[in-house]
Amino acid sequence: MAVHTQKGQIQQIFTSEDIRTPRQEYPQGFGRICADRRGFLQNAGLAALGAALGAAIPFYRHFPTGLMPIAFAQDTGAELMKEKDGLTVLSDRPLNAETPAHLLDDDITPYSRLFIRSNGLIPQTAIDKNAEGWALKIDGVVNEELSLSLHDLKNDFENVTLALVLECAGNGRAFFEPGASGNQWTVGAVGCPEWTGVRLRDVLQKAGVKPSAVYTGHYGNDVDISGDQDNVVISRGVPIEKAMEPETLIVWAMNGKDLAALHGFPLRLVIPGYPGSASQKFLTRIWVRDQIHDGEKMGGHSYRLPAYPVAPGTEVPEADMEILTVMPVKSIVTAPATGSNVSAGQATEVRGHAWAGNGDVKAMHVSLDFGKSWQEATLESPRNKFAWQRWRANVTPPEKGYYEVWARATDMNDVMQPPVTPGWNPRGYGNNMIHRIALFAQ
Ligand SMILES: Nc1nc2c(c(=O)[nH]1)N[C@H]1C(S)=C(S)[C@@H](COP(=O)(O)O)O[C@H]1N2
Ligand SMILES: [Mo]
Repeated sequence: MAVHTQKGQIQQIFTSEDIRTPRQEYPQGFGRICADRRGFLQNAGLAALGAALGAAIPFYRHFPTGLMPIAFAQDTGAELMKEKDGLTVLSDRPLNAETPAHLLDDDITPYSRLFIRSNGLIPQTAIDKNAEGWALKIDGVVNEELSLSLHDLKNDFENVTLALVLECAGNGRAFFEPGASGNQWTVGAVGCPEWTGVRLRDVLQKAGVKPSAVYTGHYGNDVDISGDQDNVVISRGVPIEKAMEPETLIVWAMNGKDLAALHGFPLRLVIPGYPGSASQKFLTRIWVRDQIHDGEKMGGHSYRLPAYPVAPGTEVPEADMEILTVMPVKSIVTAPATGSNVSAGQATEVRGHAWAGNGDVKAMHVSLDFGKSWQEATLESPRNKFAWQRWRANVTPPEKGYYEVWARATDMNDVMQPPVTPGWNPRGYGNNMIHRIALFAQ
């Protein structure tokens, strides 16, 4: 039995002799306290835990049922992060990491460079790659409740592969003033992998959506950071119209491989154009609702914006908050890396990606003179709707010195990225200010 700690992997720490059976000590069952639904604590006790921690637990008799030692609160073992490359870890309990802009240059974001956003613990089923008996339940206002296995999904519906942008609604939070609490994402909580699965629409149509349906509610099997299995980590949803869009998918594969543990093994939603939080990982249930979904993180200040513009720092009553749906137009400079040296008087290619929550980006511009003048960049069409679009431009610094490349996308409704942070909001969502990189001309 392997246990991951922050320090790495500890293996085979449990011997049957030195394990005190937790069920005897804690009749209510220690089994429920672990991230693992089958729980190593069902098999191992506090003595073993002490061994794993590298220290005895003198007060073990007082350790409350329903908790696990915080030292084990996240499986951030080297194991999980092994194939991630160059990500910046923002928090490790739960695990959150973003990608530096220059590592997002690929048209299709590889596994190694996709950001990680976890609200809770990575479920043991994902870590073990154990999809045995996995069932996706479709219920609520439908004609027929469904329980679908992975096999059913793969075989009973048309399989679709699309490149789709996934972006955390809090991407850019770090730039708001005053700051907002939460992960301090800069620009790298976004990526565009290729996903394979089925259309949510096809699955919902098989269940038969009743006319009273207005919203979906999504559930996964991840567990709260406290280890309390009764807490729902996150359960968001989307308007039924969005659920019915042909690019809204239930997927089991990313870039041609089974979903990784960090990205929702064995099944997740990908709902492009909407906050990443709608794209439930470790998906077990879609509840079709006849009202706006009121699951965990649908209310309060979570993923909601003030219904009217507010001065930065304003305390906005919860009643005045509205759900953030369509993500704003945005772009990123992926080459050169910020701070690069380039040649004065010579053309340098700058490039990146642009995307918008309401579909295709219409135009892309860059500035080398702090926004005084703008030059149009070439902009490729997306390989499919909601894939990001490659843009390129040549810029020529006229003489030696310090320059910035400012990149600005314009969406189909002629809405442009702002040069400064847009509408301040209590939790720092939807920051689509233009991305800037520094260049030194030699
Ligand atoms: N079950 C579950 N689904 C989840 C989350 C989560 O914590 N648990 N985080 C959401 C958020 S806020 C985002 S931005 C995306 C991140 O997906 P990724 O970690 O694959 O990049 O997953 C979403 N789906
Ligand atoms: Mo997110």
